[in-house]
Amino acid sequence: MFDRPGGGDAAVLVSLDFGEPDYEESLQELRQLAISAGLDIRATVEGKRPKPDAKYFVGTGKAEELSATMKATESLVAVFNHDLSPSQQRNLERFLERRVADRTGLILDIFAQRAQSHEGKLQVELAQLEHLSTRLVRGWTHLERQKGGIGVRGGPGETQLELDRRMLRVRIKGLRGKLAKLKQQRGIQRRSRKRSQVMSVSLVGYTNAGKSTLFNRLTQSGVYVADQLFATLDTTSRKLFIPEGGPVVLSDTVGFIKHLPHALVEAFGATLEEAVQADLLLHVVDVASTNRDEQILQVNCVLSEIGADQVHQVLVLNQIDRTGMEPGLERDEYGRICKIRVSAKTGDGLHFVRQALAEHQRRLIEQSGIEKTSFEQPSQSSAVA
Ligand SMILES: Nc1nc2c(ncn2[C@@H]2O[C@H](COP(=O)(O)OP(=O)(O)OP(=O)(O)O)[C@@H](O)[C@H]2O)c(=O)[nH]1
Ligand SMILES: [Mg+2]
Repeated sequence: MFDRPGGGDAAVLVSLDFGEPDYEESLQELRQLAISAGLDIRATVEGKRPKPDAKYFVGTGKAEELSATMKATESLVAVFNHDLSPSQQRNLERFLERRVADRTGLILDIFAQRAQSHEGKLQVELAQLEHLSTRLVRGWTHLERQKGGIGVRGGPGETQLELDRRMLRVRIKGLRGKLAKLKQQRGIQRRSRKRSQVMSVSLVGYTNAGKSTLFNRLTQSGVYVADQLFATLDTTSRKLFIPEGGPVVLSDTVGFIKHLPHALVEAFGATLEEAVQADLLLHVVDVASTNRDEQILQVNCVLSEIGADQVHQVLVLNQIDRTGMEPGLERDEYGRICKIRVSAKTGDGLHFVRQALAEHQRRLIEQSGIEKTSFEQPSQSSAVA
């Protein structure tokens, strides 16, 4: 969505306080999202309202202030910390004569930049088209006028719009078909893993919690780690061996965020299914975040949306090095490990994670009556000491 000729587009953030308790954190998160999208934040326009304005989301006065700020800072795009209706977005773009993105658009843009695998790219494209299809209504032609200038009157008419809609539907259908095939292949891989009695564990959690850092520590791999939101998009799986246990397949997955756009949850169904099908979830939390309880709730919310709330979960409180907490573990009333305090960065407390994996594996073996000897022998994959 954004062009980045030699650097990020200049942007103004817009955030309204409707009296929610986590207002400051949500604005901070928008900043991180904008930086992760590669935007150059020039200013932030804030305001307070009891409820959104129907036409511009912000009031007319605030829209004028925004327009002046954008001109003064030579900004090309306004990024709203909210979800705008298609007509609000349109009205704002007309009024400001500049591009307007909402939170969902921003997240979709980050995903589009990060997508690496064939499947990831298809999933992002599907999500973008789904999002677009709700916006493709009569009157969208103002964007044509923006580029066109003199001589362009009204832009494409109804027929063009119908054509676009039909093309969009065909493309969406095609993408869905391709993704369904890939999903089938994943299913086959997963079943063969199940047959070979390999326990599968998925790392899940809020974006930037440290999932990939923990993944790299445990499997001695080099998955991309960065202080940015949605650094990981594609699921990576590696086999690892725990002392006194059999092999485990550990998967690093895409991070979650508050109000994860619905189109993304749907499009990423196959990737997220890794979590649904796992034998165990390691729910990684940035324990130093002031918003950690809210983040845990949000992650559990998405997990239940995709049907992964039945999978046993161990809460991994990560980044204890930033808090002065000691590494350790807690058990639930059934004696199962339910909480671990670690630092994926320093490696403190990692043996507790391995212990949790080994104990869960033992339980699975007891439950299914499978002999441990039926486990495969270590191969070339990363052995964990
Ligand atoms: N101090 C400290 N920093 C950590 C720790 N674990 C991860 N980090 C940092 O937190 C940032 C995010 O880490 P990632 O491993 O990329 O987080 P993630 O959960 O995979 O994030 P996404 O893929 O974006 O969802 C990086 O800058 C890491 O270096 C930790 O235990 N302590
Ligand atoms: Mg990651």
